[in-house]
Amino acid sequence: MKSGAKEKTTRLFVLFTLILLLLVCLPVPTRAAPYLQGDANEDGIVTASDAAAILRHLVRLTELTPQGLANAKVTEGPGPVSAADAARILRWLVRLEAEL
Ligand SMILES: [Ca+2]
Repeated sequence: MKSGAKEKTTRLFVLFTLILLLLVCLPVPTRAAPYLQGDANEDGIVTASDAAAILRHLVRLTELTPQGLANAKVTEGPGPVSAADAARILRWLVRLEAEL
């Protein structure tokens, strides 16, 4: 009887050890940057820096990430990100646009 209890304890210990190893060894998925309309530079807020990031991207001074590009597209229509998106962000920041 004692041997059975000891064996059960050993199995539980091995099981918990394996689970712990799995938790330690498995890669933890990083959180993807959430979609925030207008947040071209992906810093979590929409500011004039996002408009600047779009413009810098357009003249190839920097490159927006795919998520940044998705965030940057604030105008309607099928075209790529353009200066109109930067302008719309700036207009929204000064309350000339009700929403992005
Ligand atoms: Ca931003």
